[in-house]
Amino acid sequence: MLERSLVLLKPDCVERRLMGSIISRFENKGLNIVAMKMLRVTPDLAKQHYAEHVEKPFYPSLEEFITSAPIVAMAVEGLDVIRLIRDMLGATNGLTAAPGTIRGDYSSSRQMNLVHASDSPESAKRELELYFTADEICDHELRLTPSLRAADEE
Ligand code: 3AN
Repeated sequence: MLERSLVLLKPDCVERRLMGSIISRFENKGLNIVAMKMLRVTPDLAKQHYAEHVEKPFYPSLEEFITSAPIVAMAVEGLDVIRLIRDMLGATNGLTAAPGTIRGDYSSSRQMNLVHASDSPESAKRELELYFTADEICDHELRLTPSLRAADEE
C-alpha cells in the first residue's frame, strides 16, 4: 500500500554532516520525498513527539538531545514505506543494529541513532501532522516511477 512516513534526521546526523549520505539511501531505494525542512525542535514539540516516553527516566536526556541542534524533517512516500524505512534504519541501538542498516553502518549509540521514522500508520499520521501542514506536502509523481516497478505492483 502507498504510505507516508515521518523521517527525522536527528541532531547527531546534522552535526556529523551525514544528511546527504542518509537522504541518498532513501533516494537510491526509490522512495519519494514529498516534504522536507530544517527546524529546531522545541521542548514543547519534543514532549508531543515523544509523548509515550515523557514519563520515563531517560526522557530529560532524550529531550536535551533532540533540542540540541537543528534537525531535518521529511515526509517520505512509497509502497509499504513505514515498515521499509524501519527495516532500513535497523534496531534502535546502533551497537546492536545489523550491519547494512543505516544505524548499523553509522551509529554506535542508543540515543545518537541518527534517524527517527514512524513505526505504524497511526503514528505516521500523528507525527506528520506535528511537523507539516497540509500545504507543505508537495504531492508529485516522478516520471521515473515506471522504471522502478511494474504498473501492477501495489
Ligand atoms: P526508535 O527511535 O527506534 O523508534 P523509540 O521510539 O523506542 O525508538 O525510542 C525513541 C528514543 O528514545 C530512542 N532513539 C532513544 O534515544 C530513547 N530511548 C528509547 N528507549 C530507551 C531506553 N530504554 N533508555 C534510554 N533511552 C531510550
